[in-house]
Amino acid sequence: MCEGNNISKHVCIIGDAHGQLPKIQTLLRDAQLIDSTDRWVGKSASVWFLGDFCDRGPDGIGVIDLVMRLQHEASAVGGAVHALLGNHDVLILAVHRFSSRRGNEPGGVFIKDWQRNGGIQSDLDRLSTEHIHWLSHLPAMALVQERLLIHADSDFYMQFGQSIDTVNANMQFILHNSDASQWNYLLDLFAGRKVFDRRHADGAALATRLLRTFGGRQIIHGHTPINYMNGMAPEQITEAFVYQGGRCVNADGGMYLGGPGFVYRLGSLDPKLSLLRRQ
Ligand SMILES: [Mn+2]
Repeated sequence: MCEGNNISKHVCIIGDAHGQLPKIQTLLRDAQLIDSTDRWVGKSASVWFLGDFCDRGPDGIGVIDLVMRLQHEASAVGGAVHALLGNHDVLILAVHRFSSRRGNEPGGVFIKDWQRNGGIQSDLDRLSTEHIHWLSHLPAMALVQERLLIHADSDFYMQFGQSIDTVNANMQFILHNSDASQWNYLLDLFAGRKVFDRRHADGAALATRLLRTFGGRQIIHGHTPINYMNGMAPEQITEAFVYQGGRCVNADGGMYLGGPGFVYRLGSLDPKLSLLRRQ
C-alpha cells in the first residue's frame, strides 16, 4: 500500500502486455489484485494498463479478455481497472477494418505493417465485436494523481488537441471512421519514441511542454522497453525507469523481450516536481 495514502487512492500501473498473459496474471497475483482463479481481490485499488495489449506475444486477446472482465469485477466493489490506447491496439483495429483491401488500395497496407510488427493471426481471428468496441473506446491519455499517463514516449499527442478530452475524442473519431489516410497518419505519429530521453536534444523541454499543455507533474509512459533506454538485460528489469530528474517514468518492462514485468505503484510525488502552468 502506498505510504500515507488512503487505500482508495492505491494506484498501480502496468506497462505493455503484448500478449504475455501468464506474466500479467503473475503480476496481478503477486500484487494481490487477483486470486489464483483470476478473480479481482484488489478491493478499491485501481490499475492502469498502458496499452499495447496485442502483437509480439501469443495471447493478446487473452489479456484483453482478462482486463475487460476485471474492469467489471473491480468496479462492482469500488475498485477500477483502466486501459490506455497503444499503437498496436490501433494497428490491429486497422487491420480488421481494412482487411478486405488489397495492398495497393487505401488501408490495404496495414496488414503488412501489422505482420512486420509482430501481428498474431490467432488474435485477429478471435477479435470480436466486443473487443473492437472496447479497444476503439480506449482513452489515449489520462491524468491520475498528477501523473500524465500516455502510451508512447512522444509528444505527438499535441497534434490531436490541447486538452486530454480533445485528444481522446479526436483519436476515437479516427478509429470510428474508415478514412485510411487518417489511420495511417495516426499510426505514423504513434510509432515515434524516446522523445523525452536525455539523448534527444529537446527531451526535457518537450516533456515540460507536454505537462504544461495537458497538466500533471510527471509523465508515465510505456511503448519503449526500458532496456532500450538503460542498456540492461530485459530479464533484469524489475522496476520502472525514472528519468529527466523524475519528470518521466518508463513503465514498459519489455515483457515480450523476456522481462518479468512489474507493477509500478504510485507513491508520493517528489515535491521538487512543481506543477507546470500554461504559459
Ligand atoms: Mn507501443
